[in-house]
Amino acid sequence: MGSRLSRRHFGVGAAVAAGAWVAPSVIGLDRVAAATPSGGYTTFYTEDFQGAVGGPGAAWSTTITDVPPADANRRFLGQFNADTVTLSLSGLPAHDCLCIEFDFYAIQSWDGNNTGTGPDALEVVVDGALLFSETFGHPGQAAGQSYPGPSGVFPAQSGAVETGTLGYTFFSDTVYRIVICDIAHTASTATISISDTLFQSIGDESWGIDNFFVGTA
Ligand SMILES: [Ca+2]
Ligand SMILES: [Ca+2]
Repeated sequence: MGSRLSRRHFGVGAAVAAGAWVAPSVIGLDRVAAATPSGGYTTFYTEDFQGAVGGPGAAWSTTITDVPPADANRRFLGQFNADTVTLSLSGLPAHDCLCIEFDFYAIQSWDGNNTGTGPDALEVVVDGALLFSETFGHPGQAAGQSYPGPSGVFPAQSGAVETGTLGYTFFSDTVYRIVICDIAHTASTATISISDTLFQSIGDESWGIDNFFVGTA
């Protein structure tokens, strides 16, 4: 996309008053597979979930962690299924925009756009505004997935940064770098919720997150 830096201070939904939100007209926003997460943004919070979960100004609604079968040193927040995970931030410095980035681990039989066993979506809500809602599927799901969007249908695992690297053998696993920037925001606190639309069992399909980043600009 490449327009992130030029319009990051304007956002996809301009704030109408300090701390107020206007929902973006499109969801999905920017998905920049940035090699470094902080391009254009000042790091406020990072979390790799390798040790104690949290840190100054950061409280997670859950601190359950796990490691993938293929790498005991790759600890992540999870696994989740039909769940909502919330990060509450406080003490944000003066800013006009937020940027959120994290690794999303899609584990086992995600069904993408399949309307029988899915659709299986990941969603991100910031201070009550839905900013990201995309489906993800694994090979064998002919229905495809909505990610990386912003519109259309894509083959399973499109936009992935890794496929089959985590060691889950039921269908597959996929790592995506989810990037949601240009979030018009000025308040000193932020509530970031990540949830799914899964309705099959956690042993069938689940997810986790890793390498979380929040930046301000
Ligand atoms: Ca980790
Ligand atoms: Ca499903």
